Amino acid sequence: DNSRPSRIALLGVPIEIGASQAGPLMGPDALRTAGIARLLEQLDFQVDDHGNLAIPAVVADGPVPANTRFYDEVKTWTRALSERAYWLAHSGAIPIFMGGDHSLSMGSINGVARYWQEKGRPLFALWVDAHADYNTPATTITGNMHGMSAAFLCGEAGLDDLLGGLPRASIPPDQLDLIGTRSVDPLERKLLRQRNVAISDMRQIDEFGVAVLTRRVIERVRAKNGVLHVSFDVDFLDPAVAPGVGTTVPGGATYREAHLIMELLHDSGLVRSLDIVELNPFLDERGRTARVAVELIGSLFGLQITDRQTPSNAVLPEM
Ligand code: 5AB
Ligand code: MN
Ligand code: MN
Ligand code: MN
Repeated sequence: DNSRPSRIALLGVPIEIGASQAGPLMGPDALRTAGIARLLEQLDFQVDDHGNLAIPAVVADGPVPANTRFYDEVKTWTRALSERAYWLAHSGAIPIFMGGDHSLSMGSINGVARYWQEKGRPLFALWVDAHADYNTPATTITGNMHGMSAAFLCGEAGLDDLLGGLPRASIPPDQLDLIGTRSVDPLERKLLRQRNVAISDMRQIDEFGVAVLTRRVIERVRAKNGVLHVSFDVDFLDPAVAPGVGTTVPGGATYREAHLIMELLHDSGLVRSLDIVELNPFLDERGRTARVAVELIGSLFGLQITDRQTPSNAVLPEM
Protein backbone atom coordinates (compact mmCIF):
# COMPACT_ATOMS: atom_id res chain seq x y z
CA ASP A 1 0.00 0.00 0.00
CA ASN A 2 1.01 3.57 -0.55
CA SER A 3 0.10 5.16 2.75
CA ARG A 4 3.00 7.04 4.20
CA PRO A 5 4.50 5.60 7.37
CA SER A 6 4.02 7.73 10.46
CA ARG A 7 7.00 6.35 12.36
CA ILE A 8 10.69 7.05 11.89
CA ALA A 9 13.43 4.83 13.28
CA LEU A 10 16.78 6.53 13.86
CA LEU A 11 19.85 4.33 13.92
CA GLY A 12 23.39 5.63 14.43
CA VAL A 13 26.08 3.81 12.48
CA PRO A 14 29.41 5.08 13.79
CA ILE A 15 31.69 3.58 11.18
CA GLU A 16 34.64 5.55 9.84
CA ILE A 17 37.21 3.02 8.66
CA GLY A 18 35.65 3.10 5.20
CA ALA A 19 36.88 6.68 4.80
CA SER A 20 40.41 8.05 4.82
CA GLN A 21 39.98 10.58 7.64
CA ALA A 22 38.84 10.02 11.20
CA GLY A 23 35.78 11.87 12.46
CA PRO A 24 32.60 10.43 10.87
CA LEU A 25 32.37 8.28 14.00
CA MET A 26 30.93 11.35 15.72
CA GLY A 27 28.33 11.94 13.00
CA PRO A 28 25.33 10.32 14.69
CA ASP A 29 25.77 12.31 17.88
CA ALA A 30 26.26 15.57 16.00
CA LEU A 31 22.96 14.95 14.19
CA ARG A 32 21.29 14.26 17.53
CA THR A 33 22.77 17.43 19.00
CA ALA A 34 21.51 19.39 16.00
CA GLY A 35 18.01 18.24 16.91
CA ILE A 36 17.08 15.60 14.35
CA ALA A 37 14.55 13.82 16.58
CA ARG A 38 12.88 17.00 17.80
CA LEU A 39 12.44 18.32 14.27
CA LEU A 40 10.89 15.10 13.01
CA GLU A 41 8.55 15.02 15.98
CA GLN A 42 7.45 18.54 15.14
CA LEU A 43 6.58 17.20 11.71
CA ASP A 44 4.22 14.74 13.41
CA PHE A 45 6.28 11.60 13.19
CA GLN A 46 6.62 9.20 16.03
CA VAL A 47 10.40 8.99 16.37
CA ASP A 48 12.28 6.12 17.97
CA ASP A 49 16.02 6.55 18.42
CA HIS A 50 17.52 3.06 18.44
CA GLY A 51 20.91 4.35 19.55
CA ASN A 52 24.10 3.39 17.79
CA LEU A 53 24.71 0.04 16.13
CA ALA A 54 27.53 -1.90 17.74
CA ILE A 55 29.39 -4.71 16.03
CA PRO A 56 30.83 -7.96 17.35
CA ALA A 57 34.61 -8.44 17.49
CA VAL A 58 36.16 -8.30 14.04
CA VAL A 59 37.63 -11.62 12.97
CA ALA A 60 39.81 -12.27 9.95
CA ASP A 61 37.99 -15.39 8.85
CA GLY A 62 38.00 -15.32 5.09
CA PRO A 63 39.74 -14.12 1.96
CA VAL A 64 40.45 -10.39 1.73
CA PRO A 65 40.29 -8.96 -1.78
CA ALA A 66 43.21 -6.82 -2.93
CA ASN A 67 42.81 -3.02 -2.79
CA THR A 68 40.30 -2.99 0.04
CA ARG A 69 41.27 -1.19 3.24
CA PHE A 70 39.80 -2.52 6.48
CA TYR A 71 37.87 -5.16 4.57
CA ASP A 72 37.19 -7.38 7.60
CA GLU A 73 35.92 -4.41 9.60
CA VAL A 74 33.62 -3.25 6.80
CA LYS A 75 32.42 -6.83 6.38
CA THR A 76 31.50 -7.03 10.05
CA TRP A 77 29.61 -3.72 9.91
CA THR A 78 27.86 -4.64 6.66
CA ARG A 79 26.57 -7.94 7.97
CA ALA A 80 25.33 -6.46 11.24
CA LEU A 81 23.71 -3.46 9.57
CA SER A 82 22.07 -5.40 6.76
CA GLU A 83 20.29 -7.57 9.28
CA ARG A 84 19.27 -4.59 11.39
CA ALA A 85 18.10 -2.58 8.37
CA TYR A 86 15.95 -5.46 7.19
CA TRP A 87 14.12 -5.61 10.51
CA LEU A 88 13.73 -1.85 10.81
CA ALA A 89 12.11 -1.73 7.36
CA HIS A 90 10.01 -4.72 8.35
CA SER A 91 8.73 -2.81 11.40
CA GLY A 92 6.92 -0.41 9.09
CA ALA A 93 8.95 2.62 10.17
CA ILE A 94 11.06 4.75 7.86
CA PRO A 95 14.64 4.00 8.87
CA ILE A 96 17.16 6.84 8.90
CA PHE A 97 20.74 5.56 9.02
CA MET A 98 22.93 8.22 10.57
CA GLY A 99 26.56 7.82 9.55
CA GLY A 100 29.28 7.27 9.69
CA ASP A 101 31.03 7.00 6.37
CA HIS A 102 29.37 5.95 3.13
CA SER A 103 30.48 2.33 3.32
CA LEU A 104 27.53 1.86 5.67
CA SER A 105 25.20 1.94 2.65
CA MET A 106 26.43 -1.51 1.68
CA GLY A 107 24.56 -2.80 4.71
CA SER A 108 21.68 -0.37 5.00
CA ILE A 109 20.48 -0.56 1.41
CA ASN A 110 21.06 -4.29 1.23
CA GLY A 111 18.81 -4.89 4.21
CA VAL A 112 16.15 -2.50 2.98
CA ALA A 113 16.31 -4.04 -0.52
CA ARG A 114 15.73 -7.50 0.93
CA TYR A 115 12.57 -6.26 2.59
CA TRP A 116 11.19 -4.64 -0.56
CA GLN A 117 12.10 -7.68 -2.62
CA GLU A 118 9.83 -9.74 -0.35
CA LYS A 119 7.09 -7.14 -0.75
CA GLY A 120 7.46 -7.32 -4.51
CA ARG A 121 8.16 -3.62 -4.99
CA PRO A 122 11.28 -2.53 -6.83
CA LEU A 123 13.68 -0.43 -4.78
CA PHE A 124 15.36 2.54 -6.44
CA ALA A 125 18.32 4.34 -4.91
CA LEU A 126 19.06 8.04 -5.34
CA TRP A 127 22.76 8.70 -4.70
CA VAL A 128 23.10 12.34 -3.72
CA ASP A 129 26.87 12.78 -3.71
CA ALA A 130 29.86 14.61 -5.22
CA HIS A 131 31.24 11.16 -5.98
CA ALA A 132 29.84 8.15 -7.80
CA ASP A 133 31.04 5.60 -5.23
CA TYR A 134 31.06 3.10 -8.10
CA ASN A 135 34.56 1.73 -7.59
CA THR A 136 35.36 -1.96 -7.25
CA PRO A 137 38.60 -3.49 -5.98
CA ALA A 138 39.63 -3.56 -9.64
CA THR A 139 39.02 0.15 -10.30
CA THR A 140 39.79 1.91 -7.00
CA ILE A 141 42.79 4.16 -6.61
CA THR A 142 42.59 4.55 -2.84
CA GLY A 143 41.21 1.21 -1.62
CA ASN A 144 38.79 3.15 0.59
CA MET A 145 35.56 1.25 0.77
CA HIS A 146 33.28 4.28 1.10
CA GLY A 147 34.01 4.74 -2.60
CA MET A 148 32.64 1.27 -3.45
CA SER A 149 29.17 1.18 -1.91
CA ALA A 150 27.09 2.00 -4.99
CA ALA A 151 29.00 -0.60 -7.01
CA PHE A 152 28.44 -3.19 -4.31
CA LEU A 153 24.77 -2.32 -4.23
CA CYS A 154 24.46 -2.97 -7.96
CA GLY A 155 26.07 -6.37 -7.65
CA GLU A 156 29.45 -5.55 -9.19
CA ALA A 157 32.01 -8.31 -8.82
CA GLY A 158 34.91 -8.25 -6.38
CA LEU A 159 33.15 -7.93 -3.03
CA ASP A 160 31.05 -11.07 -3.26
CA ASP A 161 31.96 -12.48 0.14
CA LEU A 162 31.12 -9.29 2.05
CA LEU A 163 27.72 -10.58 3.18
CA GLY A 164 28.78 -14.17 3.78
CA GLY A 165 25.69 -16.31 4.07
CA LEU A 166 23.26 -13.37 4.20
CA PRO A 167 21.07 -12.95 1.13
CA ARG A 168 22.47 -10.34 -1.21
CA ALA A 169 19.66 -8.26 -2.62
CA SER A 170 21.14 -6.18 -5.41
CA ILE A 171 19.39 -3.52 -7.39
CA PRO A 172 19.90 -3.40 -11.15
CA PRO A 173 22.07 -0.45 -12.26
CA ASP A 174 19.06 1.08 -14.00
CA GLN A 175 17.42 1.57 -10.61
CA LEU A 176 20.35 3.69 -9.40
CA ASP A 177 20.41 7.45 -9.99
CA LEU A 178 23.38 9.66 -9.20
CA ILE A 179 22.91 13.36 -8.63
CA GLY A 180 25.48 16.06 -7.89
CA THR A 181 28.37 14.07 -9.34
CA ARG A 182 31.59 15.98 -9.94
CA SER A 183 34.44 13.65 -9.01
CA VAL A 184 34.83 10.27 -10.73
CA ASP A 185 37.97 8.14 -11.07
CA PRO A 186 39.06 7.05 -14.59
CA LEU A 187 38.24 3.33 -14.37
CA GLU A 188 35.13 4.07 -12.33
CA ARG A 189 33.92 6.31 -15.11
CA LYS A 190 34.34 3.48 -17.64
CA LEU A 191 32.35 1.11 -15.50
CA LEU A 192 29.52 3.64 -15.06
CA ARG A 193 29.42 4.02 -18.81
CA GLN A 194 29.30 0.25 -19.39
CA ARG A 195 26.43 -0.11 -16.95
CA ASN A 196 24.68 2.94 -18.35
CA VAL A 197 24.01 4.34 -14.85
CA ALA A 198 21.86 7.49 -14.91
CA ILE A 199 23.94 10.47 -13.82
CA SER A 200 22.73 14.00 -13.14
CA ASP A 201 26.11 15.60 -12.74
CA MET A 202 26.85 19.20 -11.74
CA ARG A 203 26.96 20.29 -15.36
CA GLN A 204 23.41 19.02 -15.84
CA ILE A 205 22.30 20.67 -12.63
CA ASP A 206 23.68 23.95 -13.99
CA GLU A 207 21.93 23.51 -17.32
CA PHE A 208 18.56 22.06 -16.35
CA GLY A 209 18.19 22.79 -12.66
CA VAL A 210 17.59 20.25 -9.93
CA ALA A 211 13.78 20.30 -10.31
CA VAL A 212 13.75 18.81 -13.80
CA LEU A 213 16.34 16.21 -12.86
CA THR A 214 14.62 15.22 -9.63
CA ARG A 215 11.24 14.87 -11.35
CA ARG A 216 12.85 12.60 -13.90
CA VAL A 217 13.91 10.29 -11.07
CA ILE A 218 10.48 10.43 -9.44
CA GLU A 219 8.74 9.57 -12.72
CA ARG A 220 11.01 6.59 -13.22
CA VAL A 221 10.24 5.22 -9.76
CA ARG A 222 6.51 5.80 -10.24
CA ALA A 223 6.44 4.12 -13.63
CA LYS A 224 7.50 0.88 -11.97
CA ASN A 225 5.47 1.34 -8.79
CA GLY A 226 8.75 1.39 -6.91
CA VAL A 227 9.91 2.93 -3.65
CA LEU A 228 12.94 5.12 -3.12
CA HIS A 229 15.95 4.98 -0.82
CA VAL A 230 17.87 8.25 -0.58
CA SER A 231 21.57 7.95 0.14
CA PHE A 232 22.66 11.47 1.03
CA ASP A 233 26.41 12.13 1.21
CA VAL A 234 26.92 15.54 2.77
CA ASP A 235 29.77 16.28 0.34
CA PHE A 236 27.08 16.74 -2.31
CA LEU A 237 26.78 20.26 -0.94
CA ASP A 238 29.25 22.94 -1.83
CA PRO A 239 32.06 23.09 0.76
CA ALA A 240 31.06 26.68 1.52
CA VAL A 241 27.69 25.38 2.75
CA ALA A 242 28.97 22.17 4.31
CA PRO A 243 32.60 22.38 5.45
CA GLY A 244 32.30 19.43 7.84
CA VAL A 245 33.20 16.64 5.44
CA GLY A 246 36.45 14.79 4.78
CA THR A 247 36.32 14.74 1.00
CA THR A 248 35.28 18.23 -0.11
CA VAL A 249 34.98 18.86 -3.83
CA PRO A 250 34.45 22.42 -5.11
CA GLY A 251 31.48 23.32 -7.28
CA GLY A 252 28.80 21.58 -5.26
CA ALA A 253 25.10 22.18 -4.81
CA THR A 254 23.79 25.29 -3.12
CA TYR A 255 21.70 25.29 0.01
CA ARG A 256 18.49 25.91 -1.94
CA GLU A 257 19.24 23.35 -4.65
CA ALA A 258 19.62 20.72 -1.97
CA HIS A 259 16.41 21.79 -0.23
CA LEU A 260 14.43 21.78 -3.47
CA ILE A 261 15.48 18.18 -4.17
CA MET A 262 14.33 17.22 -0.68
CA GLU A 263 11.04 19.12 -1.03
CA LEU A 264 10.23 17.48 -4.35
CA LEU A 265 11.11 14.06 -2.97
CA HIS A 266 8.84 14.68 -0.01
CA ASP A 267 5.95 15.64 -2.28
CA SER A 268 6.44 12.45 -4.29
CA GLY A 269 5.63 10.31 -1.26
CA LEU A 270 8.05 7.64 -2.49
CA VAL A 271 10.88 7.82 0.05
CA ARG A 272 10.95 4.89 2.45
CA SER A 273 14.51 5.02 3.85
CA LEU A 274 17.47 7.38 4.12
CA ASP A 275 21.22 7.35 4.73
CA ILE A 276 22.81 10.57 5.90
CA VAL A 277 26.54 10.00 5.66
CA GLU A 278 30.06 11.44 5.64
CA LEU A 279 29.37 14.20 8.14
CA ASN A 280 32.68 14.80 9.93
CA PRO A 281 31.99 16.88 13.08
CA PHE A 282 35.74 17.03 13.79
CA LEU A 283 36.15 19.17 10.66
CA ASP A 284 32.95 21.16 11.08
CA GLU A 285 32.67 24.83 11.96
CA ARG A 286 30.53 25.39 15.02
CA GLY A 287 28.06 22.67 14.10
CA ARG A 288 27.11 24.32 10.81
CA THR A 289 27.18 21.24 8.64
CA ALA A 290 25.28 19.11 11.14
CA ARG A 291 22.61 21.79 11.29
CA VAL A 292 22.33 22.01 7.52
CA ALA A 293 22.01 18.24 7.31
CA VAL A 294 19.17 18.23 9.84
CA GLU A 295 17.40 21.09 8.03
CA LEU A 296 17.55 19.10 4.80
CA ILE A 297 16.08 16.07 6.52
CA GLY A 298 13.30 18.39 7.68
CA SER A 299 12.51 19.28 4.07
CA LEU A 300 12.60 15.62 3.06
CA PHE A 301 9.98 14.86 5.68
CA GLY A 302 7.59 17.66 5.02
CA LEU A 303 8.88 20.94 6.42
CA GLN A 304 7.33 23.61 4.18
CA ILE A 305 8.03 27.30 3.76
CA THR A 306 4.31 28.09 3.69
CA ASP A 307 1.32 25.90 4.33
CA ARG A 308 0.08 26.32 0.78
CA GLN A 309 0.42 23.60 -1.82
CA THR A 310 2.98 24.56 -4.42
CA PRO A 311 1.10 24.92 -7.72
CA SER A 312 2.29 24.76 -11.32
CA ASN A 313 5.04 22.37 -12.29
CA ALA A 314 5.20 20.49 -9.01
CA VAL A 315 4.98 16.73 -8.92
CA LEU A 316 1.41 15.78 -8.10
CA PRO A 317 0.94 14.31 -4.66
CA GLU A 318 0.58 10.54 -4.70
CA MET A 319 -3.05 9.38 -4.82
B1 5AB B 1 32.44 9.19 -0.66
C1 5AB B 1 37.43 8.25 -4.44
N1 5AB B 1 36.68 8.09 -5.67
O1 5AB B 1 37.29 5.88 -4.42
C2 5AB B 1 37.78 6.87 -3.88
O2 5AB B 1 32.80 10.36 0.13
C3 5AB B 1 36.66 9.06 -3.45
O3 5AB B 1 31.56 8.30 0.13
C4 5AB B 1 35.52 8.32 -2.83
O4 5AB B 1 31.57 9.65 -1.78
C5 5AB B 1 34.66 9.18 -1.94
O5 5AB B 1 38.52 6.82 -2.90
C6 5AB B 1 33.69 8.37 -1.16
C7 5AB B 1 38.70 9.00 -4.77
MN1 MN C 1 29.68 8.92 -0.92
MN1 MN D 1 31.15 11.77 -1.56
MN1 MN E 1 33.56 11.40 1.69
